[in-house]
Amino acid sequence: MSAANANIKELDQRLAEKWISGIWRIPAGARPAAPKTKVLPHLWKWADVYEGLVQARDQINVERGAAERRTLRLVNPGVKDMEMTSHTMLFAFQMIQPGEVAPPHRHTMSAIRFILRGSGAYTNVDGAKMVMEDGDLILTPQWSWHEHAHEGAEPMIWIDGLDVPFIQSLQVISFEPYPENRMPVRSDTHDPANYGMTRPVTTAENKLAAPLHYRWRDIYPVLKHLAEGEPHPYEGYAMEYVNPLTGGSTLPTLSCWIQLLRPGQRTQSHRHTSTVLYHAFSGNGTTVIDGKPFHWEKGDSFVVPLWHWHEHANLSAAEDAILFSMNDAPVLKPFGLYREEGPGKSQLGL
Ligand code: GTQ
Ligand code: FE2
Repeated sequence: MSAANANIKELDQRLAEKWISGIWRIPAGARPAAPKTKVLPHLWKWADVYEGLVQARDQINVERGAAERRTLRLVNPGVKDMEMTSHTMLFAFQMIQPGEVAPPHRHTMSAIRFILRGSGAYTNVDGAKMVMEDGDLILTPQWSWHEHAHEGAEPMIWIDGLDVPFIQSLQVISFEPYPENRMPVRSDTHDPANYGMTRPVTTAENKLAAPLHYRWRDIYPVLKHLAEGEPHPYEGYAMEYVNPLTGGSTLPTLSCWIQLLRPGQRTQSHRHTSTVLYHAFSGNGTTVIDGKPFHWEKGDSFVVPLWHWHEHANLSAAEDAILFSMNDAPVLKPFGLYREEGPGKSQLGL
């Protein structure tokens, strides 16, 4: 330390008493040359999630005033005190039993549901009753009323994807229970599967002009068709679920993708400033993240943290692999913060 800076501690102390701080106090290295995250690459096994849900089924009653959702969160070990899956997003697994109602509410967090197994449950979003089938994606935009109910015969399981930690970081969380125990079902809601590129003229304020339900039976044939063409070097065959009204991302803060890797297919390595939460919907393969292989099978979930090199491989010689994913690129791109780099050197070592 030079003589001129020798008494800096005294100055710092005097300033601190007045709630003022010199910028020289920022430690060297606190502003890295390239983005650095505390979020760690991690993989969660389906068996652990499923067994947890089965145990919670017997011990948690879903009802108003008690546990309003039977939901397990994936906790990233790098930011474990947050109990979130990354610094921006949450992946959780929800189970509902026949006859149960997960009571209606709304919040400033946006949510997606990706349906994994069961039949007969539905989500009511602002009056639209959306019956869940495996592989469907159902949106709950921020501040929309929503409840889940189950008219089927076996437990139903889906993924909840939310922007909770991002909304938390902006300190704008609001949560409101619905004033009644149940939400009414509306008959004039716009379902693109029924109306295509038109929408009903209604006297009610039609908040459901944006389609909210992407059905697997519509998505899968398109994905298979895409997989007959040229693959994307980093993604294999991938589609983003778009908002058809704006052509923009799935939700203002979240983008959902469905991605297919043909048998034996490998992608090239790249990295970007968005973080991605993946769920293996079918098949099995390996994703190498910053040199470390993560082997995934149907039902497993994993996170690729921002600015980590990653490449995917479908190791099966016979079976397609399908990955569902959710990323936070929509909160980066409008501010010029989205950056990507590639191709990197393959670290698959096969
Ligand atoms: O089902 O409404 O996993 O509000 C977290 C917050 C699910 C839901 C979650 C929620 C919900
Ligand atoms: Fe909710």
